[in-house]
This record gives sequence, C-alpha cells and structure tokens, in this order.
Amino acid sequence: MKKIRIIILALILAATMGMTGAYAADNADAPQSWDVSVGLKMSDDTEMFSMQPGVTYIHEGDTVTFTNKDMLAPHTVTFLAGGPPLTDPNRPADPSGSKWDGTKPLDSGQLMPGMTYTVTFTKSGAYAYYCQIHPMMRGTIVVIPKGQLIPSKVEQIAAHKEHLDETMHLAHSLREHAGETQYTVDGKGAITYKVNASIANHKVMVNAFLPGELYINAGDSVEWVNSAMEVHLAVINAPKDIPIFTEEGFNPALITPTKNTQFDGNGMVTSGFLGNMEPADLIHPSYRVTFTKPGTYTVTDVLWGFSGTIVVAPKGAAKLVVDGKAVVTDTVKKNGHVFAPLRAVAKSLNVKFAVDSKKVVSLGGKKLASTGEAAPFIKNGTTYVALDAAAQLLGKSYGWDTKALTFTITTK
Ligand SMILES: [Cu+2]
Repeated sequence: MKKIRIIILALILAATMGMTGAYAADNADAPQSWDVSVGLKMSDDTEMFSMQPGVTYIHEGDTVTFTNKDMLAPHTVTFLAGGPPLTDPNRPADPSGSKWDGTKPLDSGQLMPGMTYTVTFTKSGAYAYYCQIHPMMRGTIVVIPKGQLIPSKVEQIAAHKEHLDETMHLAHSLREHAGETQYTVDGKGAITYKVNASIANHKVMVNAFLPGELYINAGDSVEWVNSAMEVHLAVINAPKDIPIFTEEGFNPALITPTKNTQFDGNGMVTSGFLGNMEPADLIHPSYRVTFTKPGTYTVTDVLWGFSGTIVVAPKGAAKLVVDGKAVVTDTVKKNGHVFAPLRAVAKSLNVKFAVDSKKVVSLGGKKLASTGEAAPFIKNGTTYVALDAAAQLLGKSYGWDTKALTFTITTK
C-alpha cells in the first residue's frame, strides 16, 4: 500500500513541478558541477528506470546534482558507503547541498519528479548508489583526485547521448513487438486477446496500451496484462475526471475490479490495480473482460493518463483491418471470399473508385473482374467487392485469419 500511495502522490506532484539542471562550462581548475537523471522521461510514453548516466567521473570538490526526471515515480539517491541497507524508517534524510566524504551513508529521502538533490564529493573513491524504492536503479560516482585526468564533460555527455539513442531504439522495438495483435483460443473456440498495460524490460518502460487499438468480435475477450514495474489501471467507460481519491483513500470504484466481466457496453468496468507486486489482494497481474455488444470503447489508465481503444464487431462478422487500423464496415462472407462495401474499401485503401455503365467496378483506375466467385455484387443498393480481389488488383499484401475472422491489408 505504502508504495502505491507514494506513486499516487508523485502523480499529483509531477504536474506541479518543473525540472532543473544544466551543464556548466568545462574549467580545469574550478570545481565543476555534473548532472545525473534519476529515472528519465524520454518521450510522451517512454521512460528509463535507471540512473543516467550510470557512471559519472568527477574530481574531488565537484558537485553532482541528481534530478528526478521520471514521469510519476518518486526515487531516492542513497549511498550506503559499504554498509547495509538503511532499515530505520525514522532515519532523517540528509539535506541537499551536503559535502560528503564517502565514510557514512547518505540518503536524499524521497525525491518527487522534478526535485533535485545536490552532493559535493570531497574524497576520491568509487561510490555506488541506488534508489531504495526501486533497488535495480543503480549508479556509480567515480571521484578522482584533483589534477588527474577524467573523461571530459563533452566526452561523458557524448557517450551518454549514444547510450540514450540506443535505448530509444530498444524502446521502439519493444513497442512494435508488444503492439502486435496476440490472442489465444480455448478448447471451445473462445478467443482472448492480450493487451499490455505498459511494457518494460530492464532498461526502459513504455507507458501505453499495446496494441493501442484492437478489433474484436462480440463474444471475444480482452485480457489486460501488466508485466512492468508500476501499477496500472484499465478502465472501460471511465467518466471524465473520476477522482482517484475519495475521503477514505483510493476511490473504491476504481481499485475494486468489476465483478461482472461480461461487458454489454453500459457502465464502467475497472481492472483494479494491475501489477506484479504486493499486496496480492489489491494488485493482480491481469484482468479479463468479455465484450458482448458491438461498439467502440475507450479504455483508460486513469493513473497514468493514457488510453486505448477496443472496437467490437458483431459476433461472427468478418473484420477488415488496414495498416493495423480497424475499418468499421459491414462485411459479407460469400464463396470463400470476404466482401465489403466498395466505398469503404476504396476509402480505407486511399484510392478512387468508379462503377461504369456496364456495372464494371474499378479501384485506383484498375478494373475488377466482373465474373467469377470474387466478382462484385449489389446488395440493398450497395456495391460489395471482394477484399482479396481488391488487394490483389492494387498490388497490396493481405491475409485472412480464419480464427480471429480478420482480413488484413497492408498498404505500406
Ligand atoms: Cu526509484
């Protein structure tokens, strides 16, 4: 509970605080100041849960400013000086701006996002430090005697930038991988899709629902899974400005998982806290909902402020997905082909269409075969075209998933 409270508190503080820290100019003689990011927000949805840079080389007498650059989480900067972890909850934090010689523990106490902690290192040595809340966040300050060479500030910043670029690349592939549609089919043929409520590895965390959009059928289920380090919520139909707190603590309407997991489009459904930490009665790794009514539903993590979409097609209907986006349209399965209205198909593929006086249909200036199993037909005044024929005509790759009932076209 304590940890979650801290996270929520950070959520509130994060919005109100700015960030500080700038690199001072190089100067061989005068003491220099250095910056370390404690957690690092890298883009709207990506952050690193680490000390950046991991190792900083400084001279005796130099000052390091540690800044919590996280989105939401509080952190500590804690030097144990070779001793055991600080277990006394009443131990006061050491004030920012201290001079420290490495002989006794030094602890910043909780730093909320935007807060800084400054230490002047007076004695040479290699000093390991970490975050008491997230012990895998570790760093080292290497203090070198005055007059001896250290990598220049320019060199250290360049090495760090290279590391950050690599990490952004890693985050990108993490996002791509987690954003692919994944589902399982049980013995009765029922489908459950998986949505990652954020994704992380040991280096970087992407705070988003991945995939961000899912196109499913009525009767299918969605399971939200959180394998990352912080807690998340998946809330369907969350009212705007629903309070996270009430007078007695967390809003029970948000943190108590909705018992009825058959969602008919009405009312709010919440996963409760998703995560992999204690207490297990309050936080669980996943939550599953069966969608029974067609429609488009927004799912929000009201703690972190990101959203995803679940689009539900009628039970048993074939679904068209173009470049990963749901194309919500009527479909007809006929002669082993999936047909959809000409207008919707042309729009989704971003091509012009025409029907000539002989009822020959063309897409993107090319004529569709008007005979055979895949020939266009008219139903209730609407012209339907076969999706595979249309994709072939335009030279686009496509696929049909017989279990998920999804026809996929890739235009890029
Ligand atoms: Cu931390």
